[in-house]
Parts: sequence; C-alpha cells; structure tokens
Amino acid sequence: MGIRIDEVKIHRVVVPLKKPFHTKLQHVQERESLLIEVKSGDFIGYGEGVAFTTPWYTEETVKTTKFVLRHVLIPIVEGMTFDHPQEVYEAFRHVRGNRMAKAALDMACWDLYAKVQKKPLYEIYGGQKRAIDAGVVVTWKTEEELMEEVTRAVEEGYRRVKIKIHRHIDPSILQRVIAQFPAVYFFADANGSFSSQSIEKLREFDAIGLRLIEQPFSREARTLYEQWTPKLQTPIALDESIASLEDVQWAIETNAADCIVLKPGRVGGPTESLAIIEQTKEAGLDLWIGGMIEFGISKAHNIALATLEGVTLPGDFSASNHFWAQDLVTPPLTLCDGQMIVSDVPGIGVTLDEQMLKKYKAD
Ligand code: OSB
Ligand code: MG
Repeated sequence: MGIRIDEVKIHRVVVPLKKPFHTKLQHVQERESLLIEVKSGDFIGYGEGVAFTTPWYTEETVKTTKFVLRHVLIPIVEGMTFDHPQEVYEAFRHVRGNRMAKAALDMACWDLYAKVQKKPLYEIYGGQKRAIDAGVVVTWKTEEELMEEVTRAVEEGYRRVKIKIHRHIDPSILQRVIAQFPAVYFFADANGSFSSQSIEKLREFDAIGLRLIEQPFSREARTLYEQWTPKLQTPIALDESIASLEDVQWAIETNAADCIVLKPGRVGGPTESLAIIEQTKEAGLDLWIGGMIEFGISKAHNIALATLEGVTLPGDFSASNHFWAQDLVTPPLTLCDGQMIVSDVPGIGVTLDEQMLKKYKAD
C-alpha cells in the first residue's frame, strides 16, 4: 500500500533568539526558517528548511529554498505515491544542488512514512540508542563571558561544550577554561578562520587539549586539510566542507578529516545522511550530528539519526530552551542528566505547536 502525497505546505517563520548568537561570521538575533508539512490523508510529516536569511554560512537562503521547493520540488512530488521515502528523494535527485531545500522535503517524507508505519523514526532507521548525549555551543567575547557561559552549560548538565574560536583569539583563554572542567568534552569551532598564513596560531590551539577542532580552514581549502589534518595531534572535524556524500568520500580517500560533522539539513536530508553514516562507519571515521540554530522539528529528526551506531560523538543537541524562549514544537526537547531521551511516539516524536506557529508565522 503506497503513501500518496496529497499536499505540501510551506510556513515561513521568524523567531527571536533568547540571546544573540555572535560569531566572526554573523550576528544572529532572530531565526528565519521554513517549516514543511507533507500530508497524506490524516497523516502529517514535518520537515524544516535550515538555510539562513542571507548566504553567510551556506549558499542557499530562505528565499532560494522556498523558491526551489515551491516551483521545482513540490510540483515533482505532489500527487506522487511512494512505498519508501527514498523513492521521493530519487524523484528529485536530478535537480542540481539546492540540498537544503531537498532536505526539508526529505525529512517530512521520512516522518510521514514512520507515522504511517506507526513506528518511531529511530526504529525505522534501525537505531539502537535510547538516549543520546547532548551538546551545546558557546559564543563569547571576553574570557569572563566564556567562563560564565561554560559554567552555566555544565550546571545545566551538558558534558560536551563547543566553543567558537577564530585566529585572533588567545588560546590560553581556552586553556584556562578547559582546565576548570576536566570531565567535559571541549570542541572548538573555527568556521574556516585559519589559512596557510596562520598555521602557527593553529598549532597553539592544537597544544591545549581540545577533544577536536572543527573546520579550521575554509571549505575551499581542501589541500590544506590534506596537508595538515594528519600532522595535527588534535582530531580535525569537517563541517562546512561536508555538503554531500561525495565530500565525505574525498575526506576519507585523502585522510583530510578525522571526524565528520553531519548536518542533515545541509546535505539533502535523512536519505543522504544515512548513506554518509554508512560510509564513515565503514571507514572507521568518527561522526557527530551538527546543528544550525534549529527548531525542534529538525532537532527531533537529528535525534532519530543520532541513535545509529555510526554516530560516535556527541553533537549539537541543545535543549529547546537554549536558543528559544519557547520552541515551535510540543513537547519541547529537554535534558535528562546530560542526555536527551529518544521518543517512542510514531514519527519524530514532536508536533508543530499550532499556537506558536500562528504567533511567529510570517507567510
Ligand atoms: O558552524 O556549527 C556551525 C550555527 C549556525 C551556523 C553554523 C554553525 C552553528 C553552530 C550552532 O555552531 C550549533 C547549534 O545549532 O547548536
Ligand atoms: Mg561548525
């Protein structure tokens, strides 16, 4: 019995962040995102478009994803009947790029499929973990602020803290903070701030005992990764560099990465993500799931993927109350002793809060 895609809805929302997210790349004060509903009879599958308003992080934006969904992808899938969500992905695979647009739709189809099967999505994926380790990101300007933010995160139960860095920061600041919390996993995310001219500075960060360094060089600087990843003692994780399965294959073949940061919303959704997790597992590479200041729809999808064995390190899994005064989903995502409990409800385990949607819907 196939599942017929009766209708696809797009909601654009704009929601203020509790606290501005300020990094070298961009100051984010409010999050503009797309929420997708794919309907089949009484069933609704949810997806989230995670591109930003402007192309500061990825080339795609809210406007381009909305355009491609409305005028390219939705016309392909509306009225289509599928037995498995991979068939839907195959139906639009020929569309060039635009993976954030594809991801929003692919997510919704997997949620819909799981709901029709009356199974939680993690079970459809064959995931084994029933709780996943949480992780939070800290942006900061002064040592005092960094110490405060890390202390608060640890008090809230986070045991993995990602600190934003760039090449002009004094590594001894991080070193002093890390020393205060020996049991915490510290990741540092450079968002491509280093280049061949700042290798000496990167070597200083390499010496302070970080659990890993995320994206030291730009996405374009492939040869720097090939050259330096094997030479640095701290594991190097690739974030911006990974937009597809092919990018992961390059990283494996050239030893350009010790670890992959999988952002399902960027690579094309769960279908591509499952293939990536399979590849890294086979190659023995670490992988964790990253976020992009996301709402509970996307996070719940990511949690389902994180139950898989191939996801080996704690990802960007902060509770709903980290970025938002109130998330757009019910129930909100919460921490339980540094972990998130995987829902047993059919599908992703959260639904769109209609009242919140009404409050923040732009169109
Ligand atoms: O580089 O990982 C990144 C947020 C927006 C865009 C890029 C990044 C981030 C984060 C936040 O670091 C991760 C999260 O959502 O928890
Ligand atoms: Mg990153």
